[in-house]
Amino acid sequence: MPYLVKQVLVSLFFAGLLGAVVVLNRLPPDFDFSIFLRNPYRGTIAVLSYLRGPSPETLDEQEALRRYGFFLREESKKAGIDFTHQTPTLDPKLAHIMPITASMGAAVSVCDFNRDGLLDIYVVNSGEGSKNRLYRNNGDGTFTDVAEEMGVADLNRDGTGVCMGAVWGDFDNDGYEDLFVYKWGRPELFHNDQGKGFTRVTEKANLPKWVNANSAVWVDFDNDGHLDLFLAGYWDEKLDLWHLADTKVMPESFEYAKNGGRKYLLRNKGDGTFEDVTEKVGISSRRWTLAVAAAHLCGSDYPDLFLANDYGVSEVYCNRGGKEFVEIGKNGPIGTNPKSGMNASFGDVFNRGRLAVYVSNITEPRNLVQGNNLWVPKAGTSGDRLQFVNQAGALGVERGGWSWGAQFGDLNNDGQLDIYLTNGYITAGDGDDYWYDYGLIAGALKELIVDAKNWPPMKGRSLSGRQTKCLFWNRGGKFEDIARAVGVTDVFDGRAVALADLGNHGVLDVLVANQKGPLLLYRNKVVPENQWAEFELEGAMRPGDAGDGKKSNRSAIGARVHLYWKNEAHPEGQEQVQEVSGGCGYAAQNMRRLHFGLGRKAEIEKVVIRWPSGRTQTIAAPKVNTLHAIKEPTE
Ligand SMILES: [Ca+2]
Ligand SMILES: [Ca+2]
Ligand SMILES: [Ca+2]
Ligand SMILES: [Ca+2]
Repeated sequence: MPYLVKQVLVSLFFAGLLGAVVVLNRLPPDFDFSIFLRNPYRGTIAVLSYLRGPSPETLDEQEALRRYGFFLREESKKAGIDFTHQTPTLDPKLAHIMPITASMGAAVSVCDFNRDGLLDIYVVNSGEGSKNRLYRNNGDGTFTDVAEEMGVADLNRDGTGVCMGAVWGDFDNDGYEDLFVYKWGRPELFHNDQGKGFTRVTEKANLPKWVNANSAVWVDFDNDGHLDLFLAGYWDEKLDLWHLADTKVMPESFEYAKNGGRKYLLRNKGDGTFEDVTEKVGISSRRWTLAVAAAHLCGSDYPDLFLANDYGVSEVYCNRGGKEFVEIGKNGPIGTNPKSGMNASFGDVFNRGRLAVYVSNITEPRNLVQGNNLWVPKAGTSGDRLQFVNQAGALGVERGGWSWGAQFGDLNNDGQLDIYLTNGYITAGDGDDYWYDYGLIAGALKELIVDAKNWPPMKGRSLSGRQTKCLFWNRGGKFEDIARAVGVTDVFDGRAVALADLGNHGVLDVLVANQKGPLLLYRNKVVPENQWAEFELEGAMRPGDAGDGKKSNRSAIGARVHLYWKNEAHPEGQEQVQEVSGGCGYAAQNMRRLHFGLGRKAEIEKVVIRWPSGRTQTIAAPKVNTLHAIKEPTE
């Protein structure tokens, strides 16, 4: 062999080796090379998909199950769900930027309203005169809309505003979850009449007359056993968005706006009425809130509040003994990084028994890269000195397009919480987008931004439309976006995400509400080796009981469940905390029941429940693959 040819062959050999090393470095440690023996073509595709980056190609169900342990299939139509969200048409003075000003309202909340053990779905609409839907779960995989006959459909009537979302909570402790609907308009409260219908109790409850809100949460902030309501304004509550006096209604800044709607902490007096205690507890924010959620963040026995605000910084309100709230976000990076907060949800991502907060923002390469935030509590900090560190970049959950609703949930039951994130703002024409003009107004002076007439007309253009969604798979301290690979292929303008075990078989299905788009139901299939446990809690309060704090609200909202378990991957044992929620994410509510994925060959050592009443209950060795109904003990 001539010397030159030999040289070339040797060089090629080493180049190949080097390439292989690069490729191997980018493959996951558990990559299954036997795939090449079974099907070399598929093996090559699998390797290439990893090299291409975060969102691998679509896989068939078998391959997704093998690789990730689960697969999602969009089956809303098959389930009898045929809902398309309509947007409102606000005052004609806003016509030139209507797609922006009317860009919200798609929302979804889950609740078993008739207590038959099957989870039902409430979805609001936002077009003037349009109808909301209450999908009753028939138990055979199908749903029937019963909103009209139950009296909770017709909530977008002229002069009352339009719906933006809903949260369920049993405010009178009669065992049936009641319905609160927030709007750009008159908020509404419906008493659930034993699952047979709903009675409107808005006036009797003494609710505020008009609030332009995009979020609300049920929370028993004073632990007296009566669920209170926190309602967060977005636009100024003095505005009737259909009848504007002038066009000076927009945020005064893209980063430091404080001219949004006021907040309402409405204390449940236990007699069917609510009193406004917002000022008394020290909350005076007028930021443009898009999401509020409650959880025990600061370490006391009282629930704290997290507000994700648009056009500014997020806020963390530490609850001092159910009497006062102190904003502590401003003491750290949360208060110094103004973004476009659109989501607030909680998850114990490292299985350390502490909750992190996921806040979504805008990431559009070349135009605006804010990045989402994963606020992880700093070890050793609590109370007013609680500090959070943003680990979104390090963990791989920072980039998600124009992000909206997100929820934590163990979608493959491997024992680690994953994140489902939807995104996309305005999908319109195929031509130019609005980004250049958006940049112009965002960079303008305060006096100009606040006046809608200075905003360049949209002229039918898109702004971050047709985006692919994110499903961040938790690989143990690091996440990877595998949305497309596990069946999430839609590109609608997503808003709200809710997770629920709709089939009662121990897996989390995914509901997504889209602006001007369909309500999607992604049914989840999980490999049976991965085990689970679910806990449905009921507080001891009953109608007529004194609100003396000795019993918890019947919905058990605010109860913390610490689960201690071992599995094949972690024989040394792990801990995960979850908290019963009265609404979280963006305009959403997951099922109230808590779902824990456990992994293979799991064994639960114990479950420790800290009830809002202060009582601690320990359950030794509860069974896996079981839904446990647990009542608060009174003895
Ligand atoms: Ca039901
Ligand atoms: Ca009730
Ligand atoms: Ca209360
Ligand atoms: Ca998982």
